[in-house]
Amino acid sequence: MNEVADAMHGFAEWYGRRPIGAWSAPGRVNLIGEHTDYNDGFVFPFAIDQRTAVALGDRDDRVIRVASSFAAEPVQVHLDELTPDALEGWAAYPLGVAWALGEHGADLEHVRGVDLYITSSVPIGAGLSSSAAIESAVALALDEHWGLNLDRPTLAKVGQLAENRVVGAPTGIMDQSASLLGEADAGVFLDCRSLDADVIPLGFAAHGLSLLVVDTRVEHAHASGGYAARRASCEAGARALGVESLRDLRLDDLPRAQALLDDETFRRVRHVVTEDQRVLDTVRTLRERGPGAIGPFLDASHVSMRDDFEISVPELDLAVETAQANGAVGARMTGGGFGGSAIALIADELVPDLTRAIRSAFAERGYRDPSLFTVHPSQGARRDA
Ligand code: GAF
Repeated sequence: MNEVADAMHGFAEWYGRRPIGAWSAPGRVNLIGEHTDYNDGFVFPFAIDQRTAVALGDRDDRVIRVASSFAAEPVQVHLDELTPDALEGWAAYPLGVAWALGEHGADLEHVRGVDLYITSSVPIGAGLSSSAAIESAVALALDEHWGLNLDRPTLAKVGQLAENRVVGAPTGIMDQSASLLGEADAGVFLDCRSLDADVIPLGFAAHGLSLLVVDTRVEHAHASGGYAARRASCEAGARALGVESLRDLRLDDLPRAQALLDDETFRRVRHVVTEDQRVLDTVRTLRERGPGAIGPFLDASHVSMRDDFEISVPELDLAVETAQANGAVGARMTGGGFGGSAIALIADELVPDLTRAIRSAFAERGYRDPSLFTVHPSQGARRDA
């Protein structure tokens, strides 16, 4: 799918004139580092080749209109009425970004409105950050159109603020950072405390490896339930242990944590502390020995999410186990959990057999037929036209 051509075409059809530009931003796969971002820890995601594109046209008044290929109803709002509470539904993502730019220094009282048209090839609800892709594409487009010159880490914070305050999901900074900072064939090693980012070559293709995504089609939502509960447990654990965030704990603090905390909170803490270490180990191993050697960390990450953080579901476990039994270098669920996708790093030539094995394992258990596809580490947000 050519998201950019589709966005420009959709804009012209919808608004009856040509857009003045088009921008796009990718979804992401998190290679490792789950639920560590809001604990000030480490993450290592990469941008994927599924993208969201936004075509933009200028206006003489102060109205923002937004239409898309995936939502029936277009939405419009006057810039004077742009508040978090005024926004709902899918338009909370793009319009929330416009509001959040104002919170990061944009003088929204003196900008003109715009027309936007959005298309996307990032599957929705698959745990591949379709929402961060919208936020990042719109943030980059409005930043440039309104002449704000905010840097990319700030645009990531803009997207996160829209997600937290407007959409109402208490998520961290990882997804927007991956979407804005990603580069072809590379991962984004991000310290979520300092926001220092290192773009590190992954070398999957050069080593004959593919990254297979298994979208279980079990729907998840971060605005409700488990995600917020996990975040609250982590914050309670940090408070009880007298640290600012779980980032401040090391592996040898775990015995003290176990003595002080109830069993459930301790296991939440242990996941985060060990996961931070696995991110560091993965990055070091990748640099020293290449992607074929990182599998044990991916596998251990999944076990930790399944048993300690308890965010996996039977479909994700089955995808991971089947991948491991069919020659994967490593496999784990990716993203916030409670559904969404698993990933398997596997030799190119084994992909067809693994795909068949996962489909038949799902059919045997009576699970919904999953969607399977390979993704390629790709360039982050950019202006396309
Ligand atoms: C979701 C959130 F949006 C991220 O910030 C991150 O916490 C992730 O879940 C879990 O690692 O994608």
